[in-house]
Amino acid sequence: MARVRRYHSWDDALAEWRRYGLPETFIDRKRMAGTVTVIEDDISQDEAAGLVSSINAKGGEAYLCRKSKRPKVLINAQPHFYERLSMMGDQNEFTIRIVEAIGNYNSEHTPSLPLGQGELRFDRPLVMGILNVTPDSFSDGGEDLDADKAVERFREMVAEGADIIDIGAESTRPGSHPVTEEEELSRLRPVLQKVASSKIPISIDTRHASVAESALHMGGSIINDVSGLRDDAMIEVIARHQCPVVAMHMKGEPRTMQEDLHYDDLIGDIYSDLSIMLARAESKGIRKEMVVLDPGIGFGKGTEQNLEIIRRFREFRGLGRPLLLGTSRKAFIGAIAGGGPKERTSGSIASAVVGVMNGANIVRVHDVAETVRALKVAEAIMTPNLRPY
Ligand code: HH2
Repeated sequence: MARVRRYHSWDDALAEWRRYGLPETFIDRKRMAGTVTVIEDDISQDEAAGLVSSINAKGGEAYLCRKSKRPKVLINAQPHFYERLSMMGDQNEFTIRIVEAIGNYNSEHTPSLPLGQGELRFDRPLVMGILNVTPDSFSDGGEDLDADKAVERFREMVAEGADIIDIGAESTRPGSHPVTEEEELSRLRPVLQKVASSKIPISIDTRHASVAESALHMGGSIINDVSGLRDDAMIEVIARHQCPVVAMHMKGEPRTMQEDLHYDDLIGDIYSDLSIMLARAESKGIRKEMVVLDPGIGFGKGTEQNLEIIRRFREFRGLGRPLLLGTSRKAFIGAIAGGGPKERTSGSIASAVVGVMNGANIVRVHDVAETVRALKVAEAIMTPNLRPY
């Protein structure tokens, strides 16, 4: 798959190229001015060699990265080279992927998400309010376990301006233990019964196909699967209901995910996993238009890795799907700014605003009112003529 790589600084670029084992001759600052870098990953050694010679023959610059674990080709060229590439007669799957990734990356438009009734449009950032009906969620466990309280919080978040409410009945915080599917459903059922008629789309945060199936019958309209559609039974349920799904990247599983935080190439690995996840879902009957992708902040990632994901969030735009970012009250915010989960609101808002500026379409948050206001101001700054207030 192809990924557009925009470096934040010359040093950032140099460090990566050295890590990839690019030849010294590649590193010429003057020649880099105004160019677009694209990295082709998930490619065989032979395909990589073929791609390098075909790009070089057409007048671009391409190099095989000698030190990366998987074959990788780094292409560097002026934007007009890629424009020409899209018009050449002898396109192959790689040149098509490159041109598509650049188009997606540069596009201001995100395709809307079809819902049973209507659609979710992404002409502004959307806020997904979190409702945890769990005794052990890391920031608000137990608060909304009581169904009446949960319904009250649901309505409060709607009034505060949430666009979607995500209801979860199993904690997936690091180290948490899975609950039985019956337990998960028994927590969800009384809440869903009371909020199902709401106009706002309800997303169900579950990894279990049977829970997804029942919740979709009880008024849920989106499935939020933190395990990234690993289970074929989950894919089957989503494909049959033709409902939207948030497919999140997670390394391992919640109980053990923070034990091994090694990536060969953090963003490259996550991008590749998401792209494979999307292709697998599509091959098993889920329409691509139904999938939202999420790099999974904190799910098998440490503080520095979470920061890099948010800093480089725009790269995921190349996948051509709406993107969700979930940073709310997570531990990395406390690690930087101090404070327990309840004191992480301002840090969470900062990360949501930066995420949106870097291309996130949906932010998943506990503090709906505060985030909605912050995003309104950020949007007004970024979008001329967004008046009256
Ligand atoms: N994070 C959590 C749960 N679900 N879903 C998506 N798509 N993205 C996320 O980042 C994400 C998620 C963890 O947060 P929370 O729901 O507050 O806690 P817990 O898992 O303990 O219930």
